[in-house]
Amino acid sequence: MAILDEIYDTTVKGAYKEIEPLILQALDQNIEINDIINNSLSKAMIYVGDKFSTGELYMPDMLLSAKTMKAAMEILKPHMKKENHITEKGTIVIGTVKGDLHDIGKNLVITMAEGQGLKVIDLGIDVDYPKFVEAIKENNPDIVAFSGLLTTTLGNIPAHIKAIADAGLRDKVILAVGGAPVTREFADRYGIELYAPDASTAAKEFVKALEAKKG
Ligand code: B1M
Repeated sequence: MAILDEIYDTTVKGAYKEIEPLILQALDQNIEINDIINNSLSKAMIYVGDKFSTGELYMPDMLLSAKTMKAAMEILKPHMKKENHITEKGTIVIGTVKGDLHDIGKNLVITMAEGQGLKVIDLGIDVDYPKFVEAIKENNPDIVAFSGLLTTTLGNIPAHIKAIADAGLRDKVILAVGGAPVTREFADRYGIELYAPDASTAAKEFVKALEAKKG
C-alpha cells in the first residue's frame, strides 16, 4: 500500500501509536509535507467527521483520530519550520472562538504562519471575549484571527468583534477568520477583512496583508 494511503488508514483508525514510523517513512520518500497533510491526514479527518455525522463513528473515534493527526503534526512541525527563516515579519493573535474546542486546524494555521516568519500568539481553544482584548493590549498584533469549526459557535464571532470594538481596538487590527464552515460571505457579513479556506492560504494572506499595511 502506498505510504499516503497507510497514513490515511491509520488516522481514520485512530491508531496514534502507529503513526510515527509512517510519517518518517513518508519524509524519507521526500513526499511533500503539504501532500501528507492534505492528501492523507486532513482527508482522514473529513472522512471521520462524515462518519460521525451519519452515526457510523462515535465521539471517542473522533478523539482518537484527532490524537493521531496531532501526533503526526508534532513530527512534521520541525520539518515545516526548516523551509523558511523566522524573521518575525509581523504578529498574529489567534484563538478558537468561545464555545469551540477544535484546535487541529488552528494549530496548522499557526505552523504555516510561523513557517512564513510570522510571530504567533496562540490563545488556545474556547477563548472568552476579554481574552482577545487583553491579548491585543499586551501584544499589539497586526492581525487577530478567529478559528471556528462549529456552526453554532460561529455565532459568537460578532460578540468577539464587539468586545474588541468596545475596547477601542477594532481599528488597530486586521481581523481574519477561517474554519470548515466559514465562507467569504460570512467574513464579509461581519466586516472581517481576511478569510482563508485553509492553513497555507491563511499564512499567505497574512503576509500579503502585512506587506500591504507596510505600504
Ligand atoms: Co468535532 N465536529 N465536534 N470534534 N469534529 C466537526 C467540526 C463536525 C463537522 C463533524 C461532523 O458532524 N461532520 C461537526 C460540526 C458540525 C457543524 O457545526 N457544522 C462537529 C461536532 C458536531 C462536534 C461536537 C458538537 C460533537 C458532540 O459533542 N456531539 C463536539 C463539539 C465540542 C466543542 O467544540 N464544544 C465535537 C468534538 C470534537 C472532538 C473533541 C472529538 C475533536 C476535536 C479535537 C481537537 O481539535 N483537538 C473533533 C474533531 C476531530 C472533528 C472533525 C472530525 C475534524 C476536525 C479537524 O481537526 N479537521 C470535524 C469534521 C470535519 O471538519 N469535517 C468535526 C482537520 C483540520 C486540519 O481541518 O479544522 O477544518 P480544519 O482546519 C482547516 C481549515 O478549516 C482552515 O485551515 C485548516 C487547515 O487547512 N482553518 C483556518 C481552520 N482555522 C482557521 C483559521 C484561519 C484560517 C483558516 O484564520 C484566518
